[in-house]
Amino acid sequence: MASGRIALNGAHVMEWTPKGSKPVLYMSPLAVLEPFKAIRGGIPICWPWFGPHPTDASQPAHGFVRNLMWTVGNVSENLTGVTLEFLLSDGPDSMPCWPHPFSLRLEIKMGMTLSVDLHITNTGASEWSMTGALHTYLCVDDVRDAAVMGLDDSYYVESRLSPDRIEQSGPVYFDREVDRLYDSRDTVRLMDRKGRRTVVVDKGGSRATVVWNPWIEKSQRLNDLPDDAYPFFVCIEAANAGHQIINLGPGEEHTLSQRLRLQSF
Ligand code: TA6
Repeated sequence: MASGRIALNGAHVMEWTPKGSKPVLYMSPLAVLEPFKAIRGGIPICWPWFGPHPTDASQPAHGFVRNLMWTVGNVSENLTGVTLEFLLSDGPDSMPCWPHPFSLRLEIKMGMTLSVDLHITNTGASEWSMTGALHTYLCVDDVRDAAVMGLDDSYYVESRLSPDRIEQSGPVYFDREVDRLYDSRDTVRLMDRKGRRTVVVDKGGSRATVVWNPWIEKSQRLNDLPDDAYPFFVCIEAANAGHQIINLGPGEEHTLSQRLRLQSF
């Protein structure tokens, strides 16, 4: 059916390769594989905030749960593949960063498709707010010959350039750093012309989609990414970020989901 690799650190899906296909998830050859360190590639879990901490610059980017050791929950297998569950709740590692009770259950279904469902529960007695993303790195043979379809007519902000909301016209192409937060709940398709395949990205519980490629200069700045790596991946992230903030009351749950499947050209 497929092969894959998942780290307990961050409950981080590092690899997924359906039988007969090339790897779907990009993993940097310079990724740092040490406890409590974010892993460059695969599917980092960004929670309970996306991007820089909203008020405290000393906090890690993209939240703290991708830097913590999760525990394994239920594991099962059937003819379509394996289902693995990873768990994380508030504790001494989380409270200093984010003083709220929570429970996370990540459910990963891996076979000829890959599903990732992050079940988020407010286990406390008062409401809190969150953002977050499934920060998925997808392989392409050459980003300069790739396109993201399905965001046409949606609005985005280019996170480093300006807060202006811009309307997307047609496919998203890559000829510079692209770091965009789209207001979109839609399925998108990553067309890898040189690799002659399309990755279909469905999502749920997500009001925003992030599309990122670091291009040349940012790749050179990232120590855990080869300088010449930028042509070989695009991040397409099921997110709630920017003005798309989720409020959870006591006992309430929200699920952020992403499903990946391949289509040949
Ligand atoms: O999702 C895009 C982004 O927010 C980019 O701005 C870039 O910072 C990327 O995430 C990687 O962030 P990281 O903290 O994993 O280096």
